[in-house]
Amino acid sequence: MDHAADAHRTDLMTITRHVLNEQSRNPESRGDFTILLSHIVLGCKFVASAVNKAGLAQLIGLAGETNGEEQKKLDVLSNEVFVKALVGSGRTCVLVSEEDEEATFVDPKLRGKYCVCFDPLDGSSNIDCGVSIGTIFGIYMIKDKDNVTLSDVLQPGKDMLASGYCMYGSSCTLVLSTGSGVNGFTLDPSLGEFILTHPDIKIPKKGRIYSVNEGNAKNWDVPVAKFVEKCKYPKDGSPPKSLRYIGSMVADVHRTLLYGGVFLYPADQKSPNGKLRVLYEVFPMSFLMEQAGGQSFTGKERALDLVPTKIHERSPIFLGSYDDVEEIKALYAEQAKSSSA
Ligand code: AFP
Repeated sequence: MDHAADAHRTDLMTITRHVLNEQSRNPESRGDFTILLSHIVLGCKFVASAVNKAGLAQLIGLAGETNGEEQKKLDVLSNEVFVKALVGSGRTCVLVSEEDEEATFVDPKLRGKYCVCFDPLDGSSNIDCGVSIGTIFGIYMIKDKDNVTLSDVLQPGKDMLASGYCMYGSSCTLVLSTGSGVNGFTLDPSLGEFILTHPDIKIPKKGRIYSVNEGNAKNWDVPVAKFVEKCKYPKDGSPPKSLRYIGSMVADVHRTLLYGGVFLYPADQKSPNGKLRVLYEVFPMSFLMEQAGGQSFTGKERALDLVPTKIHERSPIFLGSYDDVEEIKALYAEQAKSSSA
């Protein structure tokens, strides 16, 4: 038996312990956030296990009749898991899910002070080929528990209290920010616990990767086309950037956060607002990027300054290393200047 390794394992920083430590710095904290988060973690563990079993259990797509019961699609199942966990936490008030057309207002008897916007299984079109997929979430505080309206979730991203994602890949990694930096936790299957493995993640100031669906290039606007051209044919003597695009936002953003570079899903002539959703894709990822020292921009403004008017609103997004996003901002500023001249 390896006693040295065993001794090592007696002082693990689990995600709950980490959040408790963070919350204990706030004298007004009553443990509600920690309870909410532990229910999100429970949802992530459930989905991680379902994703792992997906091939075997034929959970991929509508697998038809199994034991007399129709198997649910993995994204529908994940949504049910998260809605139940979040309502069951007794700490939520309004939920917005990518899977549900309308927001869910929690029964007044079970209400707490948090709103959670989430995509239970983002990138689900990748499930069938085993590519990493993930859950994305953003958490807000409601203004008045007795008078909850949709406006409680239609807040600018900068008012978010916390955000994160859980990536179901070769390992299961949960990346979280509660507004004081970004930390990554990896699920230890033998313990069933998320352990702090990536403390205080900082994105490199400049990266060597760009990540975009180039198939949309014919519809791009001038700044995006110029930026991608610069990535391939830099004029300042720097090496060209590599292109990496998975088509699963959690996986693309995770790589961007760790290795640096820029992830873009711009507007184009066909989709003037881009593809990605403000409340449960753009805001949570932008919050993490800023907390890691990067930037996030919509083509017009800082992404977290956006004020959504609809729960499933979309926005163009450019996020990643500070200097790379700065270049994109300069190209948009140049265009705005030339069109006003
Ligand atoms: P799915 O959930 O339909 O797979 O969409 C994934 C996603 O919302 C996001 O995770 C990707 O970054 C983006 O769409 C990829 O979009 P394209 O396929 O248009 O590149």
